[in-house]
Amino acid sequence: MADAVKDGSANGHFELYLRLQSGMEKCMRTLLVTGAAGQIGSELTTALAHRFPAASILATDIRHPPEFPENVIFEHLDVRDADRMSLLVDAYGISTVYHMAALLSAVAEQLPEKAWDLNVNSLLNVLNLSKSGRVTQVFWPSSIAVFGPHTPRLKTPQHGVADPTTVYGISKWAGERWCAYYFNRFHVDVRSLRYPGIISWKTAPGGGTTDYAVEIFHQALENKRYDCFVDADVTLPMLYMPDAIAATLALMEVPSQAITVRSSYNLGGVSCSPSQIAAEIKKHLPGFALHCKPDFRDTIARSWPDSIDDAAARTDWGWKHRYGLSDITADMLEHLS
Ligand code: AKB
Repeated sequence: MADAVKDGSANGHFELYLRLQSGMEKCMRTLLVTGAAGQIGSELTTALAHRFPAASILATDIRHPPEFPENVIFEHLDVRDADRMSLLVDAYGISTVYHMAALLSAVAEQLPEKAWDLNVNSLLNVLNLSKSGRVTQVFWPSSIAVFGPHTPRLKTPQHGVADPTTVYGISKWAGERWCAYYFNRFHVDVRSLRYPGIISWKTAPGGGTTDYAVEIFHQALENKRYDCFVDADVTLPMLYMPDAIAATLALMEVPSQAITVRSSYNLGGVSCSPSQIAAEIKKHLPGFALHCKPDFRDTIARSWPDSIDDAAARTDWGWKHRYGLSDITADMLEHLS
């Protein structure tokens, strides 16, 4: 595979055009992952490369890529650039897009208009590629951030009051409505999950409210204490990365007719607070101490559900999480140490 095209300049486009003409870059099946250097995108890219060894995976991001398996190609892509996205889709013969690029809740509060532009307009770019028939399947992550203070906090139902308070939540809620609209109006096969906080050890999260649930493990091992930016009792739904990846792959493989939710599926996992995570960590590291210094992210976290009713995902495509809090804690500490 030729070197990646460096940017979206006219020069870069021309190089790509030549490659397209030569037909050398056309693959039988190529999957595109945007945001492939991110916490979920990086692990999803690797999981797809292993799941489909005969396929090529086009990983894209504006950041430097991590190390990927051999059947992964990397290209620079700012997902707001519809022309370059379209060019890459044609050049590589992309059939499926996993559109993971986003600004997360905490950082989005500092850059509300950029967050809206990135999170919503880039989704429209992807949905329009599918509407035109060039891409046949799309995955797009939504979030528990679509819920807010007027949503039932316990066992939050699939359908009901959304009420997002953050620009991230508003963008995810709007994105969900766009997904349902493109499915109903244009038959775009778009599938989505409302991820809770994701705990993982390979790639650090960045800019989210739930990042504390990852930082706590790093700090426990490095400093034996963690200063948490949400209060000890704030309970949120969380999922371990292998479960999040398994859910994503499963949803994308289920026959289209089985999918009854075309906005985004609720996805539950473990519900836990910082003090409960700390208690689990103390079983392994007895000297660990949790200190809480709540900031604006505490207010965001308190507006989100404690737990999620994911019965629709369980019924429609057999979703079931595997990792409980004690499994997650043991696995995180083992890998990080
Ligand atoms: C965030 O905290 O912003 C994300 C999310 C829950 O979608 N991890």
